[in-house]
Amino acid sequence: NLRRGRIARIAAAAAICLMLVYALHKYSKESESVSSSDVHLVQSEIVSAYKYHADVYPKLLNEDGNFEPKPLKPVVGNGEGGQPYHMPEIMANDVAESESQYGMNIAASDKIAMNRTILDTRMEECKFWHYPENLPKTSVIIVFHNEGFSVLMRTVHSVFNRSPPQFLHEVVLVDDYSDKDDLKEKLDKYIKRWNGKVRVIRNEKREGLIRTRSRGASEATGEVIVFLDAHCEVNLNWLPPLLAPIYRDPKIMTVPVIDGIDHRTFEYRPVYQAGANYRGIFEWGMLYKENEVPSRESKKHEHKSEPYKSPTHAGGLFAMNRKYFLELGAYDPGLLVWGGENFELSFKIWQCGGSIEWVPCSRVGHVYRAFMPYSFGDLARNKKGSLITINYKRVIETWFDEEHKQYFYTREPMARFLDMGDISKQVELKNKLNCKGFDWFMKEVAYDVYDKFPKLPPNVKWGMVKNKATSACLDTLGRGAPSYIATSACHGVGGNQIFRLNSAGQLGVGERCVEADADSVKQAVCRLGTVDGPWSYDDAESHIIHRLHGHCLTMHATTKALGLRPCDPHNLYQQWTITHKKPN
Ligand code: UD2
Ligand code: MN
Repeated sequence: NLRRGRIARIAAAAAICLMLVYALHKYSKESESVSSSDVHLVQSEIVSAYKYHADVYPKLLNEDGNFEPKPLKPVVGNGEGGQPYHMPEIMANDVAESESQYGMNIAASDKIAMNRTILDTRMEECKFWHYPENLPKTSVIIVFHNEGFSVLMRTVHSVFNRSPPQFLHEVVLVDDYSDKDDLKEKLDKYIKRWNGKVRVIRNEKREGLIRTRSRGASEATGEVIVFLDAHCEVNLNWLPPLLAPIYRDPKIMTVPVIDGIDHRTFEYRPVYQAGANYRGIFEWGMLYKENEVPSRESKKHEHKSEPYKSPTHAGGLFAMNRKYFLELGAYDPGLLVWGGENFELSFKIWQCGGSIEWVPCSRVGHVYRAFMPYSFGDLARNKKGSLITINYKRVIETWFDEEHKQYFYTREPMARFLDMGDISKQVELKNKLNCKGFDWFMKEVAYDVYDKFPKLPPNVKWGMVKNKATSACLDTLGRGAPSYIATSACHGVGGNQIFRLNSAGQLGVGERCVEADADSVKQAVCRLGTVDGPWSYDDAESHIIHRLHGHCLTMHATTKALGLRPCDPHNLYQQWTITHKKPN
């Protein structure tokens, strides 16, 4: 151990030397002239907003422009330091009750201090950046619907505890028509302690989080808006690194790295180990994904702690110049409740002349819930099909080009039948702002999507896969991958019974691929970067054939289990139709 300690010290000393070299290099570059028309040079201009304090490293703390808080003394208590808090067994009923009501353990949260300390998950070098002293003032906007009181308030406490007060203009809580008993009274009373710095505005009816955020932005009065979910804890010195890029260029959206807070124990955990940088991308069904920053981007940066460009973001947490957000039309008001708004805003920003940067030195913890505890209620009435897919369709029909739209419909074929409403206003805005095409975006910004999710070959068949002998359909039963695929009565509403076979032999369901051997048929994560597979369909025999031994997908006559068997033209248990129809 002693030896390890010494090695660590030597490594630290070496790192300091390296940083000094970097810093000298950087300062010598700063005198170069910058042309604002060149994206790459604009990047280096932003980076120069951060004067790296290598000259005084390692003793610097609390210098002007650094904003680094004094190290806190360790505190003893439930959940302090971001440690997990395990409720005593005797509270099991309360735990179960709050988990079913809120999707998280509010009973445990109630026993953890509002001002608890958390784990500093930043890279060491984050403590040594120097930021401009006149950063823009910020409205932090938190929208919520029936959130647990202590979790919501801890979000606000963390903002006050860990933001330089001169940059915190206000906290705006937007209540999306919560109807839990005493939440309103408790909240109104509690926020008095902040003497008007925290205000609540309330929707007259349920609007969903997307419209509620747009409303928060139009009513906020700070120069910059920062959105947070109602179950977050911001980490040390999270705000200045988010504001600095916007201060230099108001068309940059900045995004903190989102750490995880356990929904049961409230343990604060780093999402990635410090130093690993990821960015937001998507697959063709518009599921949000994260990908290691590709070298084409990372090589533009001298330090791993510098902001880097990202095609998109998870949705909940970001900072933007308020006027710019409103100039872009805020969120498309036709988007419903939840989902897809992150893509809408991201494509709009990039294609219409802005950019998105992820900021490794800004970390915010977020509670990922066990399930979505609220219903879409009236908001979903008269909507056929998944609201979220309807949102995706609006977004891709507005922002994608014809080529890329096809990949979405190949991966999500039922979406063709969904009514997305009127998008003419969105298209008008796109023309008015003279926005670039989606091919430009894919080529210059989201190029790493293709590495993980190549362009999709067209489907040769898609729909319900129905067995001729039993008239039952293949069904994932909504299980996650990997898991066995089963059969159940054909229901015709799509969802877990919609399979697709593409011209390269991939049989898929949702974002998963179908794999099989003699005794099982499974859905599993598709091999990243591939679009092919072992399957083909024989129209004459109605066989689904697997390349391995040329065997056929077969349902066992008595056990009904699925597997691969030698093909037999007389066996009805091997005959399948793959068909779809427009849902009523
Ligand atoms: C993620 C985002 C979330 C949002 C969503 C897609 C993160 C960490 N979270 O899901 O911010 O972008 O994807 O749309 O990136 N809420 C309302 N009204 C509603 C429903 C929700 O105000 O009708 C509030 C809710 O109380 C919460 C916020 O909206 O504060 C986000 O909802 P969520 O936490 O259920 O979304 P999440 O984190 O699963
Ligand atoms: Mn959330």
